[in-house]
Amino acid sequence: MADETPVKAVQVKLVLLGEAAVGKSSLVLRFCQGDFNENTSPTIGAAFLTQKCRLENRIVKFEIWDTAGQERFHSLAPMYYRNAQAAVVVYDITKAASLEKAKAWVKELQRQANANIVIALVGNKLDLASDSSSTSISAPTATETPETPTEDEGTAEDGDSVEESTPTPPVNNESDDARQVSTAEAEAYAKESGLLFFEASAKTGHNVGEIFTEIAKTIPFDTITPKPAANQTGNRRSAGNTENNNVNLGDGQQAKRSGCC
Ligand SMILES: Nc1nc2c(ncn2[C@@H]2O[C@H](COP(=O)(O)OP(=O)(O)O)[C@@H](O)[C@H]2O)c(=O)[nH]1
Ligand SMILES: [Mg+2]
Repeated sequence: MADETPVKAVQVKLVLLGEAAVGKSSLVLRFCQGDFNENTSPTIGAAFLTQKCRLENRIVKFEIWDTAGQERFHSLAPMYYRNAQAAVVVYDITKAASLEKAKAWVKELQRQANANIVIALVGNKLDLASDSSSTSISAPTATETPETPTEDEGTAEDGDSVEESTPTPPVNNESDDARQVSTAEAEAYAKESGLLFFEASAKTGHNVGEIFTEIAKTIPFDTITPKPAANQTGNRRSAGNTENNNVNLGDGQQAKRSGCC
């Protein structure tokens, strides 16, 4: 009977940070709804979504704060990364400056966020690189199926057509390659800074589930006190009463639903 005990969901506060337009909202949309939208509207303030991730021995319920990337919202960021157990810092592999911005976020997190926050550096828009099959994962290797998506929604891997077969040389082919940040450069930085590292594509879904699964596996759960159920009032922000919240400190952001496994 002991092995059959129901697994309790552990809540994990996760924040997405990174320059505007690197694809933070798209990664969340892919992870939570298995969807991609070419024409996203900029996130205003922040959006809140939840998604569960099933590991072997526990269910992790991510409470995801998807922040706006614009500089004018920078001062709000601590509100979102404070007490976060995980952060996904995103850059766009086709925009070198966005890696510099990502590094600045990492620095800020390392100085001001939880001491044991798990940070994943994610190079998004891998589909725009000619060597998109050479995406790499450093730190703990993610090989497992990421999570169980909702029954009626696509998985994060929907449309994942990245071929594994051709080991193309890394980096910077001039031709059709929009890549400006080499895998090696970002991976080396991630390694020396103690970050998980992924290259991913919100568009194809490549590696998106793996980001969250790997984070879930890396979080030191012994340090997290189990929280009461989500709808128990008093312990949550006014915004967070159910699965689906968009916390926009302005307007213009469409409501997004979250999907749960
Ligand atoms: N090609 C490609 N475009 C993407 C990808 N992810 C996001 N985009 C596009 O990049 C733009 C900005 O995305 P968005 O998610 O709003 O970025 P955010 O400001 O960081 O939240 C949108 O036009 C997206 O369609 C991706 O993986 N590949
Ligand atoms: Mg956004």
